[in-house]
Formats: sequence, C-alpha cells, structure tokens
Amino acid sequence: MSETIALEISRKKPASLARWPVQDIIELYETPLLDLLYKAQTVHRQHHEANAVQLSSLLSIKTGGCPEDCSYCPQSSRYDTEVEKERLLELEEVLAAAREAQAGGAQRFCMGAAWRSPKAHHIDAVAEMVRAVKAMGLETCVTLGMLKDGQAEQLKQAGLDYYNHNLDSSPEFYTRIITTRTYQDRLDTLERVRNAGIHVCCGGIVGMGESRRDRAGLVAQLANMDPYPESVPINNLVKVGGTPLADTPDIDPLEFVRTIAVARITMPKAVVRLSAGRQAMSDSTQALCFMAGAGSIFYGDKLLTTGNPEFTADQALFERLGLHPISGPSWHA
Ligand code: SAM
Ligand code: DTB
Ligand code: SF4
Repeated sequence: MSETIALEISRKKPASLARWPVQDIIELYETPLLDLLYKAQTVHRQHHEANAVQLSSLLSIKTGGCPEDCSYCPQSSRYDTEVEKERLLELEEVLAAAREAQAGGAQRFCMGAAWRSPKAHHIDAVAEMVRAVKAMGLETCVTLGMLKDGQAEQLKQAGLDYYNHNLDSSPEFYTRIITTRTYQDRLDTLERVRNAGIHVCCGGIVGMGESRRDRAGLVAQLANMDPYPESVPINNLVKVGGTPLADTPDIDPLEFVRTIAVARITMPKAVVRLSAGRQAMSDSTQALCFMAGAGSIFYGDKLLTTGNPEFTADQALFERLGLHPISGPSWHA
C-alpha cells in the first residue's frame, strides 16, 4: 500500500475513541470510484484473506404474520404480500436444512424469525436449535427481533455466535420506514447482545429511497459503535409486491458498491456482507462489491422469503472471479 493511503486511513480513526463524523464519510463516498476501490481493497487485505469469501446460509424458522410495519418487509402482517403466516419450525426441520447447508459448503447457519420480540418459550426452542446446529460444527446466527434482559445470555449459553439486528438506515430516514419500534429500541437490543458476549451482526438496507447522507449516516452509526459490529450486512432492497417500497426506483449499482467500500474502510476488521439483493445484481456489480471489500455472501437459493442465486450460479461466479470459500472462523478479534 502507498504511504499516502496508509497515513490517510490511520488519520481517519487514530484511536479507539475516535469517531467518524458523517461529513468525513460523505467525503469518502465522493472519492473517485477507482481511488475508493483501491483504498477499500487495501484496507481489506490488511485484515482479511484476499480472494476469500465466507458463506452463510439462511433459514426462516418462523415466517410471516409480524406485527411490525417495516416498509420493506414482505413478512409484515400489515401488507398484502404473498407471504403466509407459518408456525415455528420443529427442531428436526431446522436440522435437516442445516445439514443441507453444510453439505453445500456453508460455514455459518443463520435462523430468522418474524417476531417483534421473542417470548420466553420461543427463546427456549431457539436455544435448542442453536445448540444442535452448533454441535454439527457450524457457526450459528439468529435474528429474532428485540431481546429482553436475560434472553441474550440464554442464547449465548446455548452456543450462539452471532445475533443479527439491523439499524437499517440513518436515524433520520429510519422514522420514514418504521414506526412501530424506535432506533433506540434497536440500539438497546444491540447493547444486550454485546453485553452477553455474542458477536454483533448489524447493518442496513440501501435503495429504499434514502439519500447519500442517509447512507453515510447509517455507516457512521455502525462505525462509531465501540466496538463496531464484527459483521455488517449491507442489503440492497428486495422489492416485494404489496410492501410500501415495492415501486422504489432502483439505486445506481455503483452507489451500492460505494456503500460496501465505505463500510469496509470505516470498519476495517468487520466482515462486510454482500447480503440481500444479489439476485437482481449483475456478476460485474458483485465483482466490484468483492473489490470494495465484501467478504461474505448468503449462499443457497433462498434468503428468508425471497430468492437468492442458485448454488451452481454462485459456484460458477466464484470460478470466474477466482474466489474461494474462507476457511475457519471469519472473525479474529
Ligand atoms: N424480525 C426480525 C427483525 O426485524 O429484527 C428479524 C428478521 S428481519 C427480516 C431481518 C432483516 O432483514 C431486517 O432488519 C432487514 O434489514 C432485512 N430485510 C427484510 N426485508 C428485506 C428486503 N425486502 N430487502 C432487503 N432486506 C430486507
Ligand atoms: C440481513 O441483514 N439480511 C438477511 C438477514 N440479515 C437475516 C435477511 C434478508 C431478507 C430479505 C427479504 C426476505 O427474504 O424476506
Ligand atoms: Fe417483522 Fe423483522 Fe419484517 Fe420488521 S423486518 S416486519 S420486525 S420480520
């Protein structure tokens, strides 16, 4: 790496208490694309294996019927989408899916539930799932909504590695997409997860009609957490018929790539995840996301309720780009 870039990067966040002002993040966004990609890939290689991508598989263990009003979400009971409310899956159903994911090459198994906030018996059931999936040798992640005191600890005891809970957007734009829970509610759950010793997986969605300042505002919120999340999913909005955001205009793919790069540079040790939205993305845009420092994808033909590229398509993409699945745990503190 050139000395100028090394200096510039270290000047931005010299000590653990240094903060990223939103304006500095906007300036990063405004960098010429090739400089930004060069900088992001340089930071990436200082902390992560080059050309290696971590593979996680997702399973919706409790689908639909959610009381929250997240404008992007097909699982909200407030919108007329094709998603039907289902029961919580049985342990055996979850394990069958985990075995399939592992056989396909996934290293982490993520289980999602369409709850505002899990009840005590939900946590008991999910803890059993976590224990059993962990015993298979997979890393575990769950996303269950807001947690109450003691619930994160119970999941940690069961062997949970990561809890996913997204901030979704800047505090300002957030109030335009969700009214049933506050930004502070989310920060409180993230603190419970952190205090329980579970790795934090927290990111957001791009392409909901937000401004670049909002995207920078989201990244600032994440990068200024102390410590910042170990795992940062960047989702491109999947537009689902019946949701309020179904007809949102497409975001420029290069703006999505820039968001990955800016997350990469501001949170050097985090694994930045190229998450939802890959099905509508060209191979070339995905290649630029990897160049920008994305180090993980969801692997398998389904996200929670929407589609994701087929295993074979991703294998072909990896072959074309000379990428390989990462070996071993993806977070080195
Ligand atoms: N109900 C829990 C919650 O909201 O915390 C967990 C499941 S929820 C589906 C997990 C995350 O998926 C959301 O926070 C959001 O960031 C993302 N998500 C949901 N619908 C999406 C969509 N249509 N496009 C992109 N990301 C989406
Ligand atoms: C995250 O940030 N993205 C994943 C995961 N966390 C749980 C979810 C994406 C959901 C996309 C819409 C769906 O399939 O329902
Ligand atoms: Fe419910 Fe989560 Fe969907 Fe919001 S994102 S409606 S909380 S399932």
